[in-house]
Amino acid sequence: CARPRRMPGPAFSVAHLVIVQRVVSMRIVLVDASRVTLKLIGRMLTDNGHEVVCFSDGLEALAYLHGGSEIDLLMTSFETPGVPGIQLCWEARLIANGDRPLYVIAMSSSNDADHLAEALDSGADDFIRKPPAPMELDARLRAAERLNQARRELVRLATRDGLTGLLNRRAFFIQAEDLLRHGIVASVILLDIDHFKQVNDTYGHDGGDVVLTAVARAMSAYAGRAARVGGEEFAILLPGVTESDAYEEAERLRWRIADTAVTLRDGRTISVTASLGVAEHATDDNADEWMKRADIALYAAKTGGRNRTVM
Ligand code: GH3
Ligand code: MG
Ligand code: MG
Ligand code: MG
Repeated sequence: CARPRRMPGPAFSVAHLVIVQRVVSMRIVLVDASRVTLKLIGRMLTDNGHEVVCFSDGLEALAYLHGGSEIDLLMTSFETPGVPGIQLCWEARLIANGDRPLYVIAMSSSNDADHLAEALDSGADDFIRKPPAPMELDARLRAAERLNQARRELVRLATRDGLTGLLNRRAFFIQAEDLLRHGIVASVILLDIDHFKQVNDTYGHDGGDVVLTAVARAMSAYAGRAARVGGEEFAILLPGVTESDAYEEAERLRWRIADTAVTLRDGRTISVTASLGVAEHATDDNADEWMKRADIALYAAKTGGRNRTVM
């Protein structure tokens, strides 16, 4: 068979790679039955600027993970009292379903293939033989950080709107469903820019994009709950807010948008208005039904003359 051709590319050495990767401080949970081992590995980690929480009991570690503590890395030995390390690997995988990626390293003093395969099959990302050499541990943590970084980037790409940085439609509906599951009072504001087609026609698509970005910025107080759900349509989730209070918030937002003028590079300024619909969810609503209520109110705001809020 043909020999692969060497790809011409930037020449860099491994040492160079190590230098360019920023050492990022990670929050690490370290689990091992032996306090001596905890101290030894814990010291290596803290010396490198990481934050470490140690457990000699698997059950306590599991409770800590379930407690919602935000961690970046779980390092667990196989042989732990309470909950075995293998199970911890699994549980960590199940818990870490949010926006914050969790890297899992299994550790064992044995190096046999069975152990290694079992660890990786149980959800571990990597395997370390104890005690690790400091250099090896450092390198494996850099690999962990690279993967966590890539996972964070994937989450961002999957949940954020590229133009405005707000949540995208998909992430918004997931949050709305989540909120409904909790059964608390909540309202939604649906916002649609008025005569936006005219903005594009007059100032070009780029001018339109500048306006979309400015409208998104006017919602910065709602970071993490504001979304771009359509081309020039936005939505905001308001947990714990009744419909009439949401109406007041929507009105303030409407004024803020009407007061915002964006200046293009050529010096021309654009200002827009928006129409808003507000709705509290009903007891048995799913997210679609809830948004439908807000959409009906928004439609009433449009037909009522635009630049207004209807609940
Ligand atoms: P109305 O007051 O009834 O909402 O009128 P409108 O012109 O805002 O509504 P319409 O739905 O007819 O037009 C929306 C326009 O938004 C059409 C589309 O070209 C534009 N649009 C959608 N996505 C984008 C985008 O990403 N950038 C820009 N610049 N325009 C977009
Ligand atoms: Mg629209
Ligand atoms: Mg519109
Ligand atoms: Mg209503």
